[in-house]
This record gives sequence, structure tokens and C-alpha cells, in this order.
Amino acid sequence: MQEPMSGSRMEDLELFYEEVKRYQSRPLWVSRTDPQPKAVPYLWKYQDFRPLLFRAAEIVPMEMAERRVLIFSNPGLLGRGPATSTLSANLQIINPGEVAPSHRHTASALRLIVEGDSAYTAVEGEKTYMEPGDFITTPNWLWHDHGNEGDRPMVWLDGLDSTLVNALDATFREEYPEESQPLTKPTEVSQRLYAAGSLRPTWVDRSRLHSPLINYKFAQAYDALSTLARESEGSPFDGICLEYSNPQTGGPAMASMACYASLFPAGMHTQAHRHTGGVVYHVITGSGYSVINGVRFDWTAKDTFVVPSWAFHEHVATEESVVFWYTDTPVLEPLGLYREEPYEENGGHQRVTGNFAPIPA
Ligand code: GTQ
Ligand code: FE2
Repeated sequence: MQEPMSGSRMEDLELFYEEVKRYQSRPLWVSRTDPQPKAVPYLWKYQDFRPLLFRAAEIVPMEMAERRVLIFSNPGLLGRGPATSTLSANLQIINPGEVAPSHRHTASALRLIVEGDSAYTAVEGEKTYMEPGDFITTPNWLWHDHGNEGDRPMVWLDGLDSTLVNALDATFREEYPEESQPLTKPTEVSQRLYAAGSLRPTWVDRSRLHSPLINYKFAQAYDALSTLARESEGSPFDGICLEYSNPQTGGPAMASMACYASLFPAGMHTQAHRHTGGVVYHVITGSGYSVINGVRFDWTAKDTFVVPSWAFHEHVATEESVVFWYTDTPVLEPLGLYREEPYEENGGHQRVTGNFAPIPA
């Protein structure tokens, strides 16, 4: 036990702190608390967002927005941040006939297609058409634009690492001088080059940090998942889970974001665990619930929810469900900051202490 301080000692200290402050400094011992994750577990229901998005599509011209996007903003970050402390999850809508003009930035982006057809993304001279459930990569500093050639709006989820890039003061962006970039490559050529599994082209550069495959088709992912589900239990924590890997290296699809698809057969209940790195989950098909730090989050197709770093989580599928998810663990791993822990008590399942309710702003 420390002796209580005398009044004059306290005054001495206060004066000392004032003096230190004048020199743009502060003593370490005064406010030494370890920061806790500020982002909270949260869920955004597509049912709520669809009307908002379609209204934005009516009243917000593309010239005004450049990208017509609603940001899922974690209430733990006071409505000013993204979905987790580092990862963005945004819904984007594009009308028939519109083009979201070409630009590039140092943040990396991914897309998971939610509804519609006949829209394309062009990345660095290659155009790819997008269908629901497709996973699109837009790695950093590559030119990209989107266009809708169909006759109804198209919606997708954008995942970005921009908050991480901002924190590192490495944010740059550039507009392309024209609306669309020139298409210098055959349409969907990266699928023919890189989506053939273990057969890899020998003549292309293998040193890039991100996947050269722009579009991982849902049909292929679902086919692989459902075939495996017939004979495999999968992971106790993630179900039948496939990583969208860089076909050239086996590494993550993007340097900062690892991306996965999990199939949970009807009735599956995964074991709870926790790990560093925030996760964004997007339900492609099915319905069920997840228990995050003891709270039950019911989800259905097209909903998006987040698990902050170090929060316990487990998943239950009411019907067969396919869930897309991405996380910033590729940034943590090389720095020795990735850690993981199973939930040991109660047979690996958390006790449910409440149900999620949205927080009105
Ligand atoms: O589609 O290029 O949600 O640049 C945020 C920033 C989407 C995009 C977002 C972007 C984009
Ligand atoms: Fe962009």
C-alpha cells in the first residue's frame, strides 16, 4: 500500500505536470490503461436497408455521389467509423444505365454481390459481370469502375481496409480522366487464367501481394462447399469453410483482408472461440443465429453482422446457410499479433444472456 500523499507533494506534482505539458509531453504513468476494442457486435438487416438504398437510387444522382453508398457505422465508434474498428462494410446501389466513374486508391476493396444482374466491375483493364454471391477483388491502387447494363438496380456489399490505411497515413486517391477506363484485356480473362484450381499459368508474374483473380463465382464456391459438406464435418468453429485464396501463392485474396465462405448444414451448431482481428459476416443464403459475447443475433439472407476483435462467437444454422466473411488477420499475423482461444466452458457453447436489438441513433 502506498502512503497517502501530503497536500504539498500533490501540489508539486500538479505543477510538474503543468510544466511537462508546456513542452508538448505527458507522463506515461498518469493515464495508463490498456485500450479495449471500441467496436461492438452489431447486425444490419437488409430488410431495413433495402428501402433506404432504393430511395437513395431515386434521389441521389451519381454525379453527386460518385459511389452511391450507405456505410454500416458501428455504434461503438460513435457513428463516425466503419463497421469494425478497421474494416468497412458498405452497401452500394447502381441504377440501370449508370456508370460509377473510374478511380483508384490505396485502400483495397472487395465486393460481395447482393442482388441484381448485368452490372460489371472493371479492374485494371478487365471487365467482369457480377451475379449474386460473387466475390470481387479490387486490390489497392488498381483503376476500377462499375456500370449497370441491365434494366434494374444492382446492389452489393463493399468491404474496405480504408480505416487501417488512414491510420497508417498512407491514403492516396486519383480520379481517372475519363468516366471509364479502357478495356485492355479480354472480358473475364482472369477467370480463365486463375480459376482452374491447381492448374496455374506459368508465364505470369507471381509476386503480387493480392489475388490476380477479379471474380470468384458463387456457383463454383457453392458447388465446392456442398460437395465437401456431404463427406466432411469441416472446422468446429467455421463449419465447411473455404478460403478465397490467391491462386498464385495460396495466401489471402488481399494483403490486408482474408476472405472466406462457410457452409453451415441445417442444424449445425459451431463451437465458440475468440481471436484477434475484427470480422464482417454477410449471409448469402439461409438463416440462423450467432451468439456473440453471450448475445443472440438472429440473421437471414443478405444481412450483415460484425464480430469485434476478441469477442467470443459461435454460429447456429436453422436451415443450410452460406455465409461470406472477411477479416484483417493477414495484417496481424506477420506482426505476431494473431491469437486465438476456444471457449472451454459449457461444452464450448456460451450461455445466452440476451437478444440483439438495434440501437436507435
Ligand atoms: O466502389 O470504388 O463503398 O471507392 C467506398 C469507396 C466503394 C468503390 C465504397 C469506394 C468504393
Ligand atoms: Fe473505389
